[in-house]
Amino acid sequence: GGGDSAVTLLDYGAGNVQSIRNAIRYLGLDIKDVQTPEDILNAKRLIVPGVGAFAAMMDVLNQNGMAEALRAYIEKDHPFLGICLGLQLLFESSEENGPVKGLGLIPGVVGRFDSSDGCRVPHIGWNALSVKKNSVILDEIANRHVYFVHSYRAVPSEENKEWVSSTCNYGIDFISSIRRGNVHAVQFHPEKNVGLSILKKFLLPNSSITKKSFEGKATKLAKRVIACLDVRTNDNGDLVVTKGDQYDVREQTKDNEVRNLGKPVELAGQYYIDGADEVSFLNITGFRDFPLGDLPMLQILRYTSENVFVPLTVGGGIRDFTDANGRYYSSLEVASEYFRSGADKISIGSDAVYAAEEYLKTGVKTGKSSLEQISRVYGNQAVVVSIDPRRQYLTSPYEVGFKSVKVRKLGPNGEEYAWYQCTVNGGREGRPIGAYELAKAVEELGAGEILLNCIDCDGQGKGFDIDLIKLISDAVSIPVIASSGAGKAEHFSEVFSQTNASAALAAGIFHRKEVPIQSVKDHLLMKGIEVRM
Ligand code: 1PR
Repeated sequence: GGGDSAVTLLDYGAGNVQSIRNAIRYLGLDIKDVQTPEDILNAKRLIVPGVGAFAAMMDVLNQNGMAEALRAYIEKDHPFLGICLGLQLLFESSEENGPVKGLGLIPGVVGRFDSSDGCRVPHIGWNALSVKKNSVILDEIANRHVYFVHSYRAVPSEENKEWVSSTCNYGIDFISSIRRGNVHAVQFHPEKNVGLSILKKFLLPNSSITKKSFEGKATKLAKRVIACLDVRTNDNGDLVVTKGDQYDVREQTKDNEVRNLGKPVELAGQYYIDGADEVSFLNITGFRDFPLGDLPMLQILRYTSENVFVPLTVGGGIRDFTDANGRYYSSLEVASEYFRSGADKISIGSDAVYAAEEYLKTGVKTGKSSLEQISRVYGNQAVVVSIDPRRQYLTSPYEVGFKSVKVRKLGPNGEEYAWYQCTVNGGREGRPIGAYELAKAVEELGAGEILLNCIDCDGQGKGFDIDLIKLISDAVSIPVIASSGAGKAEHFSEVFSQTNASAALAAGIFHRKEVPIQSVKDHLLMKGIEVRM
C-alpha cells in the first residue's frame, strides 16, 4: 500500500528481505512491492535488496523484464539504493556460478574472495569502511563497523573509480559502496544496527541524525560476541528459553522441570540493546517435532526480527520431513519458512552429520542434502552447521581412525589425547565421525560457517574447549563460532587469542545475568581485540 511516502521495494523472492521490510517500517514508512516493470519506472525511491545467488536474481529480473526497467530507472538518476547483491548486479558480470551478466552499468567483474589472502570466506561480520568521497548517506557511519555477509565482491579500477564511495579491506580492498548522483548501493547490510542511519538518510534526506559519541574507531573485521537462546516447550507447552548443563535441560528438583530462563522475544530484544553482534535461536527439540508445525517458533522469529537489527540465526529440526498426514516437506521449504519469518541464517545440526557421513563414504556430492539444497538457493553464507561433539580421551592418537589432538588437561586416567565424537539429536546419540572430519566435509558441501559446541564444556562456566576450537578453526577456511563453557569475560579474550575463532557464543552467563555483554566487549577492547561498540 502506501501513498507517495511509500518506498518501492523490489523483492525478487529468493533472498531474505524480511529484515529490510522491518527496518523500513521501523523508520515509519510504507512499502510498495514491485509487481511489474512499470512499478520500477514509476517509483519515487527504489530499494533493491539481494541475498543469495547472483544468477538466481538475474534470472528472475531478466525473465520479467525488470532488468531493462532497472537500467532505465538508474540511467534517469532516480533515487536508488542497492543492497548486497543489489550492488553487485550493477556491474558487468559476476563469476558466481558464472560468468553471469549483470546490468552492466558499472565497469568490472564481481569475483570471489580468495581464502589464500589469509581471510575466511564468506566474509561474515562487522568490518570498517574507508570512505572515498562524500556520499551523504555514509556520513553517520564513516568510523563504525557495518555488517557484511558475502563471498563475492567488486574491486576498484581506473574504469569504475568515479562510482566508488567507500572501500573495505578484507585481504584486498573491495568496493563496499558506490554512489553517482541519486544512485547508491552498499555491499553491507544497512538494515543491521548503525546501518539504519543509511536507510534513514536515503529515505528521509532531511531528517536530523543523532550523532552518537562512541569509543573505538572501526579499523578491521571485529570479533563477534553472539547471544544464544536454546528454546523448547516446557511441560505445560510454553516455548521458553532454557539452558542445558552438558545438554541436560532439566532442573535437579523433585519436579525435574525444564529449566526456564525467560521469554525468547524479550531476551533476544534485550541482547540486541546490550550490544550482541548476533542472536541465535536453537529449537532444541526440533529434531522431534516438525518445525513448521511448531508455529510458535516462527512467531518468535517474526516478532524478534521487527526490533532486533543484528543478524538472526535459527536452528533446530531443519531437514526433510513428512508430517502426520504423509505430506512431504523438503528441508528447503522448512528453511524458506524460517527466512521468510526473518532469519538471516539457518543452522543445521543432526542432518549435517548424516550428510557428512554419506559424503565421506561415497565421495560424491549428490546435491540432495539439506546443506547443499539450502546453500545453493540462499548462498552458503546463509547456512551454518552446528556441531555437538563429545570429547573421547585416548592413550594414543592412533587408537581410532579419527583426527585426535594432544589435550592441555589430561583425561580422568591420565590420557594425553582425545578425539571429538559428533552426536545427533541434541547429544543423545554418538555417531562414527569426528568433529574434524565433519567440519571439513560440510565445508566441501557448502556450509558457510561452523557453530562449534562442546558437550563436555556446555554450561560449566569453566571456559571454551580451546583444543577443540583450535583444531577445527585451523582445519577449515570458513568462519568458526566458538561455543560452550563461557563463564567470564576472560574466556572470550582467551579463545580469540589462542584460536582462530571468528566469533564466540554464550548462553548461560547472559541468561543468568552474570556477565553483561557490554562488559565482555569492554574487556576485549582493553585486550586490543577489535570489537563493534
Ligand atoms: O540437530 O538440526 O535439530 O539442531 C539442534 C540444535 O540444537 C543444534 O544446534 C544443537 O547444538 C542444539 N541443541 C540440541 N540439544 C541441545 C541441548 O542443550 N539439549 N543446545 C542443544 C546445544 C549449544 C548452545 C549453547 C552453548 C553455550 N547447546 O545452546 O549456547 O553450548 O552454552 P553456555 O554458554 O551456557 O555454556 P538439529
